[in-house]
Amino acid sequence: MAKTVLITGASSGFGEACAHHFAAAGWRIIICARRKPRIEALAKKLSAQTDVLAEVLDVTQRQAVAQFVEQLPNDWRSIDVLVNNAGLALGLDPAQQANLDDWDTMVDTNIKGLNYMTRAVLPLMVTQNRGHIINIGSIAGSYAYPGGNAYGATKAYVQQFSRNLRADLIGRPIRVTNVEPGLAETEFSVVRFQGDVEKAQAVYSGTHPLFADDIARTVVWATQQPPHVNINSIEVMPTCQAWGPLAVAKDMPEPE
Ligand code: NDP
Ligand code: 8X3
Repeated sequence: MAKTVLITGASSGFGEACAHHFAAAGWRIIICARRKPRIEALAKKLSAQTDVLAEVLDVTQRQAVAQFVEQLPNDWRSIDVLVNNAGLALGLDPAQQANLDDWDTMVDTNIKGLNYMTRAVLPLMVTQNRGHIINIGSIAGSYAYPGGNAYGATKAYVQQFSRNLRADLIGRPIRVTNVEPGLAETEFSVVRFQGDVEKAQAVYSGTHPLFADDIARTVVWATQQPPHVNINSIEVMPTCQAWGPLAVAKDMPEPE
């Protein structure tokens, strides 16, 4: 029987690309996201290649996530891989000016949504004694940058949660991987800048960023390793991106 992957946030970017790559490799696909027309259009495309189950789902809705997994049809309950990809950054303002609602939304989506989905699917994996959870973290979870404040902190959570899942799952054939991309051109910056396409494009102009396919290939690769091999984390940057020096402020005013 073909393997099954459940991908959250499959209506664009990495999630959508993962759906295409897994479908091309013969996997059965469960896709979910909030935008119904996008999810339906993707399901239609993929169904030419494989079996697809599509669901409109907001991962921040705890009850809805639990119900969705509980009510999966019997022939869709055997999930081999969960890709916890749904997520977003909102704003790039310094912490003292940031919008607190944006911080809440990032925590609700990137942390709590990932928790809800993991907690719903993991018991199925434990019962079937097989599974792989792939979390989409970020380099922002390891390296601080101005304006990264709450977003980076949510991805630091994803990093440590991924490691702690491995600690809990010791002795079981269930793998956990945290994929940590750097600069990647998707709808990420359009969302971050609340629909300001010009501002979003400026982020990537003059660069050769990662694209969604690069991350989808990485995700699929992690699943293709022999069962005794667990890729704990993969940090992926475009060649044009690297670290800068630590910031040092000169001639700082003394506190009053
Ligand atoms: P996109 O904006 O292209 O995709 C984000 C996806 O998440 C969309 O499908 C969106 O679908 C979904 N999503 C957002 N909120 C929710 C929600 N509450 N419930 C369900 N789905 C939701 O961005 P990316 O593909 O770039 O982002 C995917 C992941 O990769 C995110 O976790 C992001 O933080 C991470 N990442 C991105 C990087 C980048 O530079 N692009 C780098 C490092 C990590 P919908 O709106 O239809 O619900
Ligand atoms: C997305 C990468 O550097 O914009 O997680 O935070 S970055």
